[in-house]
Amino acid sequence: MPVHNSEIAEAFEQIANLLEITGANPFRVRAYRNAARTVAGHPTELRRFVAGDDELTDLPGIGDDLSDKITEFVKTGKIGLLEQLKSELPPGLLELFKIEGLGPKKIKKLYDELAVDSLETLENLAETGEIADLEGFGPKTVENLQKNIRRMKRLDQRFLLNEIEQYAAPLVEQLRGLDGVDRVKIAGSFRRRQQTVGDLDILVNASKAEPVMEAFTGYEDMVDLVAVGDTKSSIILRGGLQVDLRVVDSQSWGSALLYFTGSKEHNVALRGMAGRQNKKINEYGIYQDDNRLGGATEKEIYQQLDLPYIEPELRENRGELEAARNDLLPELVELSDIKGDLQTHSTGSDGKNTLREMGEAARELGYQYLAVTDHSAYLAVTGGLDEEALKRQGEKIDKLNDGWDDFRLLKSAEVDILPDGNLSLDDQVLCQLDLVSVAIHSRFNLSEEAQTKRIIRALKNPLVDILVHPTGRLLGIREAYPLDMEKILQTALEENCFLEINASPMRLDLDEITARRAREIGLKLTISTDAHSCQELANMRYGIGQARRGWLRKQDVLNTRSWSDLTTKYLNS
Ligand code: DGT
Ligand code: CA
Ligand code: CA
Ligand code: ZN
Repeated sequence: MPVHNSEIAEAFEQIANLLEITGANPFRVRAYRNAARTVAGHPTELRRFVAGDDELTDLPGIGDDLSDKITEFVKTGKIGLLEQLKSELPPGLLELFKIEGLGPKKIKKLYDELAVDSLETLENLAETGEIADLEGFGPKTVENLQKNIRRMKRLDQRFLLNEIEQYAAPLVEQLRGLDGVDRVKIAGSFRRRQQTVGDLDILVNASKAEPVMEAFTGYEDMVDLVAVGDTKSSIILRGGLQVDLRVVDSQSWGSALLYFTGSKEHNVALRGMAGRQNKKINEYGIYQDDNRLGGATEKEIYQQLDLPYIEPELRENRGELEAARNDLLPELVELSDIKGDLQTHSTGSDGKNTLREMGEAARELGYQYLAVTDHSAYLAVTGGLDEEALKRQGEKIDKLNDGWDDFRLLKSAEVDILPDGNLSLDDQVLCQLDLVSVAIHSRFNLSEEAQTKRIIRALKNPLVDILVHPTGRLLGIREAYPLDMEKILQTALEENCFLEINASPMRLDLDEITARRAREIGLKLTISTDAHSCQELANMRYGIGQARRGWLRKQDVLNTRSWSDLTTKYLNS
């Protein structure tokens, strides 16, 4: 199996944790933690370094030793040191590191003194009161610990962006309607448009906190009250979603928004930068010596640090601060840049609306074109189109297009890539279409090599334009199938093909790291909804969020172009 950066980062984090338990040299521990961060945020899969000419040691914080560990992991799927640490220590220990408020030092103490070596032991000893007797713990700490354990168990569950919106919209609306409330804003991972969200962080700007707290903790959909305070409270909604709410005054609005938008990694890096300028930032403002420099808006804070405003989607400490400092931040693509949707379904296959309805809905969104990419017949389950049906659909599209002068439906199809890389429709059929999308819907379990070969063979068909939902992942349900993505990106570039960011909140496929890599090599992407109804055309916004997280600009996205531009400059004939 190919090793992903996230796995390397996770392994390094585990090594750091376990080393700390064994009482290793703190510098050594820190080196692994820093390396984990570097690896996690790197846009290129590091296994390419191992295979190619680039040196791992050129990466910040990666010396010979860590470079060897990465190579070892890539080549063998294991790191000897980690295996050794795991064999020497109880397996349940690693679980403890996932509990909020329980760092390595406390875990070491629990382990050394009370032989706490698993979540279960920890829960039991918290119950018996033994932990509260331990120096540095106490009843209050234990109570928090128990709360955080419950939270962690619940947090295994993360929410899709569309689910979150369903919960958030009525709550936010109710808060906005309260007397004395000026602004309500959702911060956290939701504002950064992360693909899934753990909990919701809401900021309210109000003259008085009390009525807001009262309304919030009495919210009709609440099932559990986690914490109540004067200006901040947390509740659990039906469905298990936690919502943290804070009331802040106008003066601190920007600094609170910045703080609670995160990411934590961005905030830490930003604070470091402030420190080097002898300034201090916290959730209340930005300060120098005893002077308050600002805090009413986020822009003000960035400005005080000589930085331009950084969009929330970029705040992951993946090079955005450096780019900001050098005035190299990308001007990110926006929803209003989109001129059409290149992957949708109609009643021709498994969609709910007719061609005409889909077309009208797209026109109303201001689009110039819409590709209806009904499935080809190979996918028996979705009642796809065969050659004849596709032809009849084409005739219908011609008629509909005669009735519009500012808009056109494109003749298209979502064609299956068969296990051997051949397509489920013949070239004579495909060449009648305006646009050919291809996808994998079967045999997800091929080896990386075979799956990659399968896709590359399809991309080499000169009639193919777009590879849609390229990795097949379904968030929280199905992992991406293993692929040599670098090879696929390069092939797409050579073959004049494009890859999709599928905007369905269940997919968001490509992920942001791959999207960013595509931009880096100059490969344009499409952002399409895969809508199966008129309403789902509005899912475009999720794809835009993902594209922005991948640093994409307008010019990096194919469907920001007019149809005539597309046909004359970009698409295979
Ligand atoms: P999530 O909820 O897991 O999807 O991710 P976030 O990013 O929403 O994280 P959350 O809800 O724990 O915290 C919201 C923001 O608050 C986070 O993005 C940054 C800020 N924050 C939370 N804890 C810390 C911390 O310990 N240090 C710093 N600097 N910021 C923090
Ligand atoms: Ca959150
Ligand atoms: Ca939170
Ligand atoms: Zn599909």
